[in-house]
Amino acid sequence: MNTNDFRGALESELSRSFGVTAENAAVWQLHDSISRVVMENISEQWKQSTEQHMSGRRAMYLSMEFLMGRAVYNNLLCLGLTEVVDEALKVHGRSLAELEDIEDAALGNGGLGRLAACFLDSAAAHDIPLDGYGIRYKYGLFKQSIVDGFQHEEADNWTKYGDPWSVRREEDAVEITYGDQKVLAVPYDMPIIGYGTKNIGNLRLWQAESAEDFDFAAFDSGDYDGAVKSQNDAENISKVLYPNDNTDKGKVLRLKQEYFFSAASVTDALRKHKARFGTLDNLADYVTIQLNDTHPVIAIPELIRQLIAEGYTFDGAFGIAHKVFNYTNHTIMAEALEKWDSKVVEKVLPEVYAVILQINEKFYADMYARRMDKAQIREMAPIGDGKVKMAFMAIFVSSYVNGVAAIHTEILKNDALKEWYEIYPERFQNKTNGITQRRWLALCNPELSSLITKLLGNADWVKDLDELKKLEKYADDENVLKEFMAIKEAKKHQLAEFVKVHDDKDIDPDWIFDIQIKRLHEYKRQFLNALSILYIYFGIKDGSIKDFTPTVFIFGAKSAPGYRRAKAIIKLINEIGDFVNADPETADKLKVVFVQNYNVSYAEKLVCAADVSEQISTAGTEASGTGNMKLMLNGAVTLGTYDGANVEIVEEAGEENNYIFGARVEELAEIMPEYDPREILFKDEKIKRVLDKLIDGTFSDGGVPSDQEGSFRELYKALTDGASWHVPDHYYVLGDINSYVETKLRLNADYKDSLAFARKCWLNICNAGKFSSDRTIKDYAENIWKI
Ligand code: 26W
Repeated sequence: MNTNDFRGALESELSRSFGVTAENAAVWQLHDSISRVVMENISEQWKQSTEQHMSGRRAMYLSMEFLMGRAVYNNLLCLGLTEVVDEALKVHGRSLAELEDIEDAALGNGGLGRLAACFLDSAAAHDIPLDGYGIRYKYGLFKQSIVDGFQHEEADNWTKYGDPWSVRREEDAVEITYGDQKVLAVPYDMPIIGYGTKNIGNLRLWQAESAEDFDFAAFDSGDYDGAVKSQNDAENISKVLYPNDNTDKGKVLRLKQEYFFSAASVTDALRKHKARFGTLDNLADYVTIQLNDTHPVIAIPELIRQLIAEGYTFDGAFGIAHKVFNYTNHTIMAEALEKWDSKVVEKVLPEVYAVILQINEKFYADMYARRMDKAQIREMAPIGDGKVKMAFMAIFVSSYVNGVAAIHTEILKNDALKEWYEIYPERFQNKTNGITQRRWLALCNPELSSLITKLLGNADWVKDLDELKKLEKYADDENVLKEFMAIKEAKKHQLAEFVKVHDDKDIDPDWIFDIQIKRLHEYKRQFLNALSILYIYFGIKDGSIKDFTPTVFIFGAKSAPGYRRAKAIIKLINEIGDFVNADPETADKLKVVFVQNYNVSYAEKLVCAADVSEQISTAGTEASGTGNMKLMLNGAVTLGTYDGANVEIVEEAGEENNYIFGARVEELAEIMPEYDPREILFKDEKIKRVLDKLIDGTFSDGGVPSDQEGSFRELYKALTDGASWHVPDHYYVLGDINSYVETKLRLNADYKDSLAFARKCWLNICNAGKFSSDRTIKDYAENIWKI
């Protein structure tokens, strides 16, 4: 499509749909019409790709979350239409930049959901037949605002102005049966446009609707609530994304959600397969299913149930399921391991539970045959202690199980899932996570992209990120480094402008941008970052820290609404910010800014403006991290622990070009049993004066009781005394603080030699090739899916 064609199509679309011209269309109308023109344009190609996926072996990615972000820019980029559309809009005095107001599709919490989105993009670009299956939540992740330092949540009605990138497929609706309810799952398909290829993948999101019509009899007799009850009950299932990250609350509605999209997706696969082949005998030759964490694991007994209903024996069905399923583990945090109360599963999903019992029996039989210790069998069984253990069921049935970074997979094999690894060593694989360079470089950082393309002489890197390695030869080229520095400065200016508009905060682009962006969780230790800022503040005040290069510490994070400590940490960061930012003695050196509503679109602006990437989780707790990769790719150095993918980042880019600190996993294993954080407090005056601030009334937590949201005393006690569910300072904040501050100050001093620092940043970019999700997805395709 050229500019003129597009212009013509857009004008008639705007006129037909809304009766407006391009000049006076509202932004959402413009967006809607642009999308429609594109959708019309790709529809034939999309149909052909779908047909191609269905005709050969394909992979289904089942995920409770897909954190897609904004579709429009990415789709135009992948189609090579960005300039065409921008030109067409300019004719009418409009521009693509206006679409910044369009909402993100935030149907995910964090890393796990964004990874799913990156995978779809990579598979589409590389002609790998992978399709996503999930839930079309009416409300995505809540919108966050900061009011008086506290997090406030608001519903995210992301389809308020429609959803022009989706197509409703009524004809593929599936009936879902629970013990007490029947609902309809209606699919909405989103095209996943491959960059520089004809292939278009599919994301199928299921929406819950009533299986029955509106009850006129009830309405007639005056029972207005009763008349809509079945509708409401059904729609509630896909109404809202659970905003929990890393905690399993075990709610019935969540189990219903999990079964809802798992069963709908399995039914869909079987229907299509039967229609094509007339049999399910060869299902496993054509379909492989990747389970994104335990959330869709209920698909396993569901597939077996449906196969039995088709006439297969349990063993026959189990054999097919074994070949079809694979399971990815994304966390070793105990709170996140899903275990459903057996009674609840039996009540909500009686027929599925009957199959789970059979799976459990088969587990016992298999393990007895291996003459395994009986106590051990009970430990590992899919059903035990009155619970259904989803991870265990997944490992027992699946062909392959994988972790998401080298260190994480090692921890699974040697610790968290050691017993399973001993039984099935051939099932365990590592698939280090990745990110798509289309969104996380080409789209969000066109300035750096141009420089890279210019130096390489082509844009091959957009589909082969290892190409960046060839840029290493410029690491000592002053002109190139200066070009890079100028780009970084420009991106810092752009971010500063956005922060001013969005958060009404001033940040100085000449300062170091030190950025920590990720979900708020104790194990990610935003708390440690906050304490280090106070530590440095007092150091500057008492003269023990000299020549400090001015730094703005930027935080972006959402807390689960019910996670009290995480919310207290948000409040604390804002209190420290108010305190530090107001002191004229340090005002030219230190600033703390907490940006509101961190999401994919905000991340696109933050990652390219960072000098420092904060990746400071306690060693052994962050499965991989993917934000670390995004910041690296845009030329930030990592200030981090030996955890998750940080380990591989420094392996690729060199420890000398990054800032690694803190206790390692092996060290923590030695330290923790004896660890007494109070000893540190008694010994170390500088740490004590920081911690004292939490309880001496300097900061206001709103005067809340110590067991409630926002309480700083509770944070203090968690470090010194622990709590009923954990030892004192179980994330080793105080243990690592000295090493952290020293490293942060070393980085701060190094920054003064701007060329030397830019060289480090540059070498990080050059060595980011491994962290493309193209590499990850090809590894899944080759070694798990066998596609
Ligand atoms: C049951 C509630 C619940 C919800 C979400 C439990 C667990 C989760 C996820 C596993 C949390 C998550 O997003 N994990 C992250 O996955 C990323 C992609 O693999 C990793 O990069 C992160 O390290 C990991 O925390």
